[in-house]
Amino acid sequence: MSVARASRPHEAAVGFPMPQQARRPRYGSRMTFDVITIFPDFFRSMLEYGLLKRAVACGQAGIRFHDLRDFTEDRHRTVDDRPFGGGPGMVFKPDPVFKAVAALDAGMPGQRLPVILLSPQGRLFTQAVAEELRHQDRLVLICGRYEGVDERIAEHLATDEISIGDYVLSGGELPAALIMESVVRLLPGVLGNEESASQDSFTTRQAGARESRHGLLDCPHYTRPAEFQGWRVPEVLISGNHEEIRRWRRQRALEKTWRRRPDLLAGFPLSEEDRQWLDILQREACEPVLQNDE
Ligand code: 9D3
Repeated sequence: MSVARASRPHEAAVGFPMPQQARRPRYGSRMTFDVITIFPDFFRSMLEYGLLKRAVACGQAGIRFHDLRDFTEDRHRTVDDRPFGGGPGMVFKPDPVFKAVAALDAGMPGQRLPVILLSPQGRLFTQAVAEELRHQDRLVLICGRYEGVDERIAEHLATDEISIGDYVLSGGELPAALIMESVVRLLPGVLGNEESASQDSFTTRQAGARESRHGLLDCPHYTRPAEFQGWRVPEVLISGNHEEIRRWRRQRALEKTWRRRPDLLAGFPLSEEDRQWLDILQREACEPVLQNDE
């Protein structure tokens, strides 16, 4: 299945059921993403399934892809070149990227278009950044490749630079997809349930979003059967005692967070009851078990 074609051939667009809306800044959707990439086809499958498909279908998100090579002017559609000063690999040339953004900017007189460069040098993407980005009605995402992009793109074109974590990928496509997924699910109406604005503000309050914390790790979940290969579901969950269940879940969440991600507890608002439980854990001299070398 292919995505719908926009009037301009370099744009593979989805989410714009009414072509006459194509020149309005918001395109009839709450948030529009413009992704600049040399691999527009990379994104195809993720728009055919699940959350992003639903967000586009219900008009909460519009996602357009722009092939960087369409903004080159040479016969070979060259997007990269060798680095000044020597060294391995290739670097994205500035000109096609500036031209691609200029083509998008043309439709937005007066306003500064938010332009995010995905790069390993960017600020770390967290739930707090997702919460920040959801308030934009338009985002341009530039996917780098090769060894990097000409620094003038970061310095004079991008308004923001984001990394998704400290591991090496071969380009910004996966990070762009990840960012769209996490931002779109925060848009009201996308999750289907009434889990929208109110649930989000709960999450924000609970998580202290300003500190880039996203809350506690989740407690364990179980479903039927009550016994599977000899392993029984914790009795308390079958007891029907809702106050006991609530306390058990809170304690398991605190315990798992304390053992695996103690860094999350630092920015988290703890109740008196929480503190008492953490004190007990500490007194039992359970050493935190770190997953990484923190
Ligand atoms: C010469 C050193 N380079 C390779 C080890 C640096 C480098 C350049 C470009 C490493 C990766 C990339 C391509 N990655 C991205 O464009 C990227 C990325 C990532 O690799 N990790 C986490 N987040 C991101 S956002 C974009």
